[in-house]
Amino acid sequence: MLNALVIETQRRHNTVRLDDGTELICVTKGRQLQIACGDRVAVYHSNEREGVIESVAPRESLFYRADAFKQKLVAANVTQIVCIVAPLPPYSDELLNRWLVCAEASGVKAIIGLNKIDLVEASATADALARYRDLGYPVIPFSAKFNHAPMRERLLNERSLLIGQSGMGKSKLLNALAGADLQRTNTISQALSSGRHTTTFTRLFTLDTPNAWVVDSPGMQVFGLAHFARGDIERAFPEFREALGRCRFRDCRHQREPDCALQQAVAQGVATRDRLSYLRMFCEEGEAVPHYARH
Ligand SMILES: Nc1nc2c(ncn2[C@@H]2O[C@H](COP(=O)(O)OP(=O)(O)OP(=O)(O)O)[C@@H](O)[C@H]2O)c(=O)[nH]1
Ligand SMILES: [Mg+2]
Ligand SMILES: [Zn+2]
Repeated sequence: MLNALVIETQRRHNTVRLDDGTELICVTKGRQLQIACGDRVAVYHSNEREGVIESVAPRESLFYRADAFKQKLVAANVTQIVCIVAPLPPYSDELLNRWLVCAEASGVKAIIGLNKIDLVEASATADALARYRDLGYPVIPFSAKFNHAPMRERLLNERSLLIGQSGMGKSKLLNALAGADLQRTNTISQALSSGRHTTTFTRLFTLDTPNAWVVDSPGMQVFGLAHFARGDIERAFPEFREALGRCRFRDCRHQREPDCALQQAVAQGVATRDRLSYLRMFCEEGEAVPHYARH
């Protein structure tokens, strides 16, 4: 049995890199075995270029999404989630909140990369993101096209997942980091009019610092949080932590109940109304999932 790192996941097969640098195309042994980029695995050769993943080593972290029907692993063993947003095409504030909450609930730190600051529209986006900085999430303005140095600095000693909607410039950033066109990128108009995403699989790239890598993922339009219990989600909103457990009713849904400490936090300006709306929305999603679907 050989040790390897999962560096690419596609629908039917995966690529792993053995410790000697050789890459093998692998299937997994048994359908139950789910793997993600960043996983350390044990493999054996089935022929010179192909192999079978036999088992997965215990993970330091696992970032994945889930709805009522299935779960989808995105990356394993990352030390940070890098949410890439841009002024154009407009990013979704709801999706950004989903990634921040998923990172918190998974025990992984999150930062926000504001890409395309060469565009004039970027200053309004920077203003809109200031509230996330106030919540403790670093916001890193950069331009994958013209100056990616501020983001590079944040990646050098980390194992990162780049996540974001299609067209935000994740692959452009990767190519800038690599100094080579490793990942295909697309023009916004082409990507939007074709309705197709440019990156179609998840791929890990090593950086030239020890034990540092970056995972590029395909643009996402949905990101379910059904794998988290209500309490996990509530605790994933740092500004409400103080108020948790202080509502009049123990099973308060923070909707219209009297003496709701979370609503009071909003009234006092400690938290914003839309973050409370996201908290309610994400909590209800989890409850719609039958118990057996949780792991
Ligand atoms: N003006 C400007 N355009 C950029 C910048 N970074 C990326 N773009 C453009 O944005 C478009 C989308 O970039 P990609 O890197 O393909 O986006 P992606 O996030 O990987 O998209 P998916 O693979 O579909 O998820 C391309 O046309 C890039 O040239 C930037 O810093 N400034
Ligand atoms: Mg891409
Ligand atoms: Zn309440």
